[in-house]
Amino acid sequence: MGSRFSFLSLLRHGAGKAWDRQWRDAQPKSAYDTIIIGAGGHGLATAYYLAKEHGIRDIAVLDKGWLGGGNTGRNTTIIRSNYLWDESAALYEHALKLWEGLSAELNYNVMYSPRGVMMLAHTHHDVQVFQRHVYANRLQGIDNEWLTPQQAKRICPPLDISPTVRYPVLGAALQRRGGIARHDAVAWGYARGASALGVDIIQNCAVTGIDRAPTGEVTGVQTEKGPIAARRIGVVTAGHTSVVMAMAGLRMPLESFPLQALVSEPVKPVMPCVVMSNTVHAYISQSDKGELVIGAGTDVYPSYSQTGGLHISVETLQAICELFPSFRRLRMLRNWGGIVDTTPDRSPIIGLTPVPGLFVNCGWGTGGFKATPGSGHVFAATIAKGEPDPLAAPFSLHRFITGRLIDEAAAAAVAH
Ligand code: FAD
Ligand code: PYC
Repeated sequence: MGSRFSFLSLLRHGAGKAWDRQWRDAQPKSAYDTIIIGAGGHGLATAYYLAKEHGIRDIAVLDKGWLGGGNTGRNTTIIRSNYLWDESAALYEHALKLWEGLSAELNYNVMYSPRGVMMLAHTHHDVQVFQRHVYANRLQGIDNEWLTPQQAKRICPPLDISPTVRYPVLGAALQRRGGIARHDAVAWGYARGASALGVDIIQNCAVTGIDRAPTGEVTGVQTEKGPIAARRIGVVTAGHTSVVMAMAGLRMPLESFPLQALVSEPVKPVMPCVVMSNTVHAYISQSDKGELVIGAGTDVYPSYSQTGGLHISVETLQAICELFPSFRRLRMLRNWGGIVDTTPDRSPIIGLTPVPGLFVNCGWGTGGFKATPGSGHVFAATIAKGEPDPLAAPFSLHRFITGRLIDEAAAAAVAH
């Protein structure tokens, strides 16, 4: 049975109830052309573009929980394209351009707000690294500019730039087109768009096995709701990709870590832009509801815990209070964690696998939210054509054999 969404049902039952019933109770058919495992933003965007741009509509998106309940619904929504290497800059800039038109594309307000992303430098080495990014981005045609501490303070008045603090601000890189969006709106917007094109979205349907023919190619999946046949499978299960790919006999170059975030009580507008500091392990912006949205670095040890170590968020709050002394009296409302999977070079893996019919999109680590529309767009093209989209090609699994890595540890900007 297909899942469908209508505004009428929203009006009748209220958003939560209608949404819940339409997706929670949907039963899969016994066979589809294509199965996408993972109803996060990337999986839903993939299904949307497969249906819209490639005419493949016999698709099921399966999730073990509720749609958007993974990292898509847990992240701090920072969007930017100021990466170092040409391959990454092209991919993230493709995504940024899609963000700029996404609300109109989906007819759903994803609240993309290009309020500027400022990355602080606290050491001589930070200055050199971020200036290198500014120069690289300019050559790539991507906006990024260098600010003195005084210029940074003019743009972000609560920032403390006094030279006597433990990690003084020595300068900052600013991407003005960077910003934030509303995470659940992105998942819902793509889900609604995909569903309207005929895609089935099946929640509470964990994939427990991947079936293969004696000749090697995929033939379908085993799920909590029974077996489902398919000739193509896209795995988009951030944080759990190693587990899912092992079902097809593949070992992935990935490690999974908890990454945490917190929000404060809501206050009137105080933070005009996004500020990130890798050195002190903190990043902060203000949501339209008024809460300060604060994120930490990853835990030090791999784990599947969706909470993460308390000391990590305590250290982040200490850093935030030092950078923004006026926030010291704010209370934190809630904190949570997500599980991210990271590659050795901190760049994603998008493409074909050694198993015919099996495609993978993973390894976005701490930074895949910003890529959501671009990732779905290039992954859909890769699945539809059976060959890597040109923007995805450098991010193949094969790079771990050739050694042609795309090291973005500095641009990832979140402490790993
Ligand atoms: P998800 O949204 O996690 O979707 C994967 C889905 O797969 C999940 O819904 C899960 O339930 C499902 N799944 C897993 N296993 C199975 C199975 N066996 N069967 C069926 N379904 C399965 N990125 C940024 O760009 N900017 C940020 O500011 C940012 N901040 C972050 C802050 C935090 C605290 C966290 C945790 C992450 C942050 N990220 C950020 C990273 C970003 O959230 C992720 O890279 C991105 O959301 C990944 O999207 P996704 O759709 O691939 O994964
Ligand atoms: O990649 O910009 C990012 C990011 C910010 C917070 C977590 N990831």
